Amino acid sequence: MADLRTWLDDVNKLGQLITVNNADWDLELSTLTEIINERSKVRPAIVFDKIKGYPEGYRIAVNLLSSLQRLALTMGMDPKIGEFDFVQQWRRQVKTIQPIDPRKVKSAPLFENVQKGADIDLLKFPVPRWHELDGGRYIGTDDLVVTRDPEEGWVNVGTYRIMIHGRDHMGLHMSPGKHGRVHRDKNHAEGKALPIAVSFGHHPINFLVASTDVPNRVNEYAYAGGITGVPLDVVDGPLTGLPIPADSEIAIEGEVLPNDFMPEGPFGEWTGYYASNQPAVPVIRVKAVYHRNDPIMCGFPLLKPSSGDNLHFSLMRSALIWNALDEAGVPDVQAVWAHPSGGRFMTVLAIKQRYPGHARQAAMIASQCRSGAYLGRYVIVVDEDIDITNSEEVIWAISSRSDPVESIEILRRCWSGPLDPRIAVSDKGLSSRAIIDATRPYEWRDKFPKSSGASRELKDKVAGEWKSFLDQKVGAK
Ligand SMILES: Cc1cc2nc3c(=O)[nH]c(=O)nc-3n(C[C@H](O)[C@H](O)[C@H](O)COP(=O)(O)O)c2cc1C
Ligand SMILES: [Mn+2]
Repeated sequence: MADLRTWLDDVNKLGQLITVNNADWDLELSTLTEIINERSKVRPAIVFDKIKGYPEGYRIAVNLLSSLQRLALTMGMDPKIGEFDFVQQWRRQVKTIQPIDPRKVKSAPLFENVQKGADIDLLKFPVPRWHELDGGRYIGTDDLVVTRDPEEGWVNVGTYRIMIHGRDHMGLHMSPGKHGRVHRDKNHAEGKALPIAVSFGHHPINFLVASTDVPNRVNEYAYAGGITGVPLDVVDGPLTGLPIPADSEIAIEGEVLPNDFMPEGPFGEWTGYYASNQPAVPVIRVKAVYHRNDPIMCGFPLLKPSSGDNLHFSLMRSALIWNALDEAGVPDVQAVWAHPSGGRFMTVLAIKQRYPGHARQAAMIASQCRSGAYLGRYVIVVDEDIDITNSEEVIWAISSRSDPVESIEILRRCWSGPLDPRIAVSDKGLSSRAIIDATRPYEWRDKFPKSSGASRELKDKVAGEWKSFLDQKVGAK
């Protein structure tokens, strides 16, 4: 069964886990994560222990899915898979996922410690302040908010940010249209409280599904089972009956009452900017806290994308955009890369040009398909000789093959939203797009000056012959 502690052991065996002792929950652990990510290629999973002011064993785990190997491990793929192959495999898999219902178990280590009523204190856990201007300590970043549709009965699991207000209450930010929000709105329209359970530490497959688009009415636990091929184990919350992962380290049960709001935020968002000043958002009134001995809380610091912990979002979205191009009938797409540093704002495509207009067609569709449209800004299309996962090559292609007057196309009044830092309030959710066609112009592509870089064959040949020298003196690639 999926278990966070076993997962951490496996990651340790991969050589991608580090433990940091004595960091402060107040900005230090998130800043250390940012520094580690900027300096390390591997971007290891990090477990913080002996956090200042807290007992040893009360841990925070971050950066869990920021390497391809750990993402593959989490999804039941071979950790040695390459970026390109991962995208290809996810493209195939995502089309045929058959949800597998979670398996109910009767007991779980989660209930080793139970607090109710006056004994509840959410700050018994080393909840971080993640960013300097955050409005509070956010317990919910890598969290699972579990709710039930009061009319249809299905259970949703979503990741929504949660800020601590006090000992037993916290603010829950759910945007309009999100499944948990719909469940809340339906209950509140009837004047009823929304029963809720939230897990704060669990196997990362849970976070992966709770924070990505899963179809309406599909339970995220079942979707996770469909990805890995193994059903998740869940245990019913004693107060709400809502399913909580059986490996959960920390969870709460409670309710969200109608007309119970408090100011929440600001919070450093995935765009790399603070967003939503201090809206009044609903309050979770906590009725019970459960936790394992020596609990591990999972966190997703939402670093600036360029010092990112968001690789998995990019890889998975790349596959979805590629599938959309396929379904729209665009041929010969060679690769799609939703660049991690671009947040959602930039997508790069490589195509093998087949006919006049092919490049524009591909780029327009990539910019407007479901997975590429929201908060998009730039779509860059290049020829197939460019390695689009390598930003240096992409910059070279834009610089040398595009002509600003001919190659840039602007689309106006496209789908944006309040998280876009570059739209004025008066723009009401609309933004523009640019397509940068950095392919060789179709009409004279054969006459385009030949690239002077060594051909792939020549490079492979020389690299093979000089392998031991290069490995020793320069390091493996
Ligand atoms: C760290 C993190 C925090 C998030 N916070 C919020 C949030 O506060 N509100 C929100 O509506 N979506 C938030 N999201 C996005 C949702 O998790 C995502 O849209 C998910 O698909 C929602 O699930 P649902 O489709 O079941 O509603 C967050 C995502 C991540 C990774
Ligand atoms: Mn959902």
